[in-house]
Amino acid sequence: MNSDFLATHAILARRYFFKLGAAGMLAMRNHPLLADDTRDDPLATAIASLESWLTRQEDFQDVSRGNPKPHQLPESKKQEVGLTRDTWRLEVISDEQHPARMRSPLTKTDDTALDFDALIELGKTHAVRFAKVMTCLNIGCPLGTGIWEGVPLRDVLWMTQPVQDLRRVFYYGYHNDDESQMFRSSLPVGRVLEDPFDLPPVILCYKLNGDWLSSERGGPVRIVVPEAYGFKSIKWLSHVVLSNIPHANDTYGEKNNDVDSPLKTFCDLFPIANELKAGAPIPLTGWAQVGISGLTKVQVWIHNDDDPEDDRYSTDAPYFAKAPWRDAQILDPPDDWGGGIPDGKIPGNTIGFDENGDPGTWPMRLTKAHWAMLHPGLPAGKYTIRCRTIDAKDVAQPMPRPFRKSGHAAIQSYRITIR
Ligand SMILES: Nc1nc2c(c(=O)[nH]1)N[C@H]1C(S)=C(S)[C@@H](COP(=O)(O)O)O[C@H]1N2
Ligand SMILES: [Mo]
Repeated sequence: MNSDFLATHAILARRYFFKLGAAGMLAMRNHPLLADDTRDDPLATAIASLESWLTRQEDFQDVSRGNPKPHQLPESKKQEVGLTRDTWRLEVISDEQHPARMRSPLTKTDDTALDFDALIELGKTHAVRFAKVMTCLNIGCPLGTGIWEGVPLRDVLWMTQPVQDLRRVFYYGYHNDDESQMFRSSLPVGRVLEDPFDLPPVILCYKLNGDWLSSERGGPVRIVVPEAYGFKSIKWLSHVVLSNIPHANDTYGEKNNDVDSPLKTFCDLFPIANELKAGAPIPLTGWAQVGISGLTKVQVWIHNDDDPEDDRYSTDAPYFAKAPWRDAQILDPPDDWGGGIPDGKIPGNTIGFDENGDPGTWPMRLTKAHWAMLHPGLPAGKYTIRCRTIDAKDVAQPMPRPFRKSGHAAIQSYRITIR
């Protein structure tokens, strides 16, 4: 661990204790981390070892289909199939089955397909960037958080001069020229043309955390849909199809997924030791995904497995609604956002942040927040730890949308033994 890293997190820890008021101040005064020593303090150690808010491109978890996976092709093959910045070209065409009427499709045959230089040129006047957590609808944990940058898809869509019969936009990327490997996603055209509820636009993304989008993250260009789960953000983008089809035709829909589901609010605990000492304070930290409905609280409940009274929480009230949940502390914005962005600072003109790189609201929708709690300690026994979010509409996880195939949001449980 380098000293910069510890310094950043010492600030985090200091903020945590300030927020706890008088008791926190007392704890802080005797706090080993603040005396440059993290070894003996469990909460300080836990906060100090938290992941950074932004994720380095190479540290994202990868969800890529394909045999071989397009990002693993040799450089020469990438050149050949347009998976490098100097060979990439995007076709924007009409759907043969459900044609949309457009005056000037962008095609390779007519040599009107959009190349990378033209996209960057558009970017000089039209580029936007915003923070977003990339999460797989089917995996319990976010894959990474980034500052995604690119040109709104609508600016390229309008280049084709669509006239009528346009209801849906679908798109896919390079898939080894094998139809069965195609991974396609789709959006109502309205979502491409307009940004409801103050959402950032759907973009043709070519930068992540200030660097060119890497091949593994879907470079040269991927779609990024701010409010959606990962499967809408198609990597190695090669085709955008304007269609009159009246419904979704996402590949992900074929596997029983709810393809219209925006990001949910939910949280989880970072792993802790499963055997702890009786009476010793228990440091708990975790993350929360801030979905479309925002986040106001993270709460923790530790249940004694032998306590018969507590059975009622699981039988009468769904999702442990009546359990004695206790509020954890949602951590403030970090000073260093991490992820490899220059100087650890959010650049100007990032949607949702001001000119100094400070967030306009916190926690920030469609991203992630970290939380911490110091439990005073427990007598010997077996326990189950659970955590849950309360969204900005005061709805507790996993409501209001508890179904698994619209995005993971189940309340996780962790068994611990206190000796
Ligand atoms: N072309 C293509 N795009 C894709 C995928 C894919 O397999 N092929 N996987 C999708 C899924 S299911 C997810 S969750 C995200 C993951 O993004 P990441 O690998 O950058 O973390 O990419 C999406 N885009
Ligand atoms: Mo996914």
